[in-house]
Amino acid sequence: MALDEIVITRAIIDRYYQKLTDNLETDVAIVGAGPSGLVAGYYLAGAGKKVALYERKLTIGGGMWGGGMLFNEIVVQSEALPILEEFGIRYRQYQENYYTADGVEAVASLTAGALRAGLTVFNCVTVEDVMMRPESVEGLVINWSPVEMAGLHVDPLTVRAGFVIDATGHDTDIVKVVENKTPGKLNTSTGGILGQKAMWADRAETDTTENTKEIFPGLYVAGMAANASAGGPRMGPIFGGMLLSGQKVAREIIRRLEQTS
Ligand code: 48F
Repeated sequence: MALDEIVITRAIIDRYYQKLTDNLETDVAIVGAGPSGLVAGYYLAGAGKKVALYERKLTIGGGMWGGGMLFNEIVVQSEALPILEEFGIRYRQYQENYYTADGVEAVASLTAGALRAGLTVFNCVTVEDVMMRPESVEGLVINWSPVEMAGLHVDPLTVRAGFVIDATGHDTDIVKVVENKTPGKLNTSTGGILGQKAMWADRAETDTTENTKEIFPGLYVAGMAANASAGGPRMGPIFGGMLLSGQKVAREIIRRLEQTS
C-alpha cells in the first residue's frame, strides 16, 4: 500500500494535539526530566494519577547521561538499589555500599519505565512561569524551547495542575519564579533560595531526601532543586539521592491527592 505524506502529517498532528488537550488539566505537572523528575513521574503515574512532565531540552535524562565528567558510569549506594531493580537497571558492586550502573542504560530505563507507567512527556518545552491563585501554585506557563532560544516575542500557553514539582536540578527555575513573585515566602530557613553549597557527597545525599518537600503551597521540590533551594551541598555523580527524592515526592503527593479526593 502506497504511503501518503499527508496521512503521516495528519497522524502526527492529531496524536500530538490529543496529547496536549488531554493534559491541559492534570493531578501533577513535573518540570525537568532528570532522574528525580522521571522517578517521580513513574510512581505518580503508576498510582493512577494524571501526570505530565515538561522538559526544556529535546533529550530526556538531565545530568545522568554523562556520569561524571563524561565517564558515562553512575554510582548508586545500597539504599537506592531497590529503585534500580524496579526499573530493571543492571548494576555491579564496586565495593561495599558503592554500586555502578551504565548512565545510558539508567536514563533509557527510567524513561521507558515512566512512559509505560503512564507519564506523558513534553520535550522541548520550557516552563517560564507559574499560574497562581493567589498564594498557591496551580499550574505552569509553557512555551516551545526554540521560541525561548530564538528570543521570539511569542506569548506562552498555560496548563493547570493540582501540584507542581520543580525537578529542574541546579537551575531551580520554578522556585526562582515563585521567589521573584512572592519574596520571602518559601518554606526554607530564610524564606528565600539559599543556593547550592560546595561538594559534600555524604551530607548531600541525606539532605536531598530531607529537602524534598512542599516549598510553597502547591509547589514541591525534588532532586538537586531541593538541595539548591534549601542550601544543601552538591554531591556529584552519585545518584541514589536523586532516585530516592523522586520516590519521596511522588509518595507525598499521592497522599495529598488521596486526602482531597
Ligand atoms: O539536572 P537534572 O538531571 O535534575 P535532577 O533530577 O538530577 C541532578 C543530577 O543529574 C546531577 C546531580 C548528581 O546527582 O546533581 O546534576 O535534580 O535535570 C533537570 C532537568 O530540568 C530541565 C533541564 O533541561 C534538565 O533536563 N529544566 C531546567 N529548567 C527547565 C527545565 C525549565 N524551565 N523548563 C523545563 N525544563
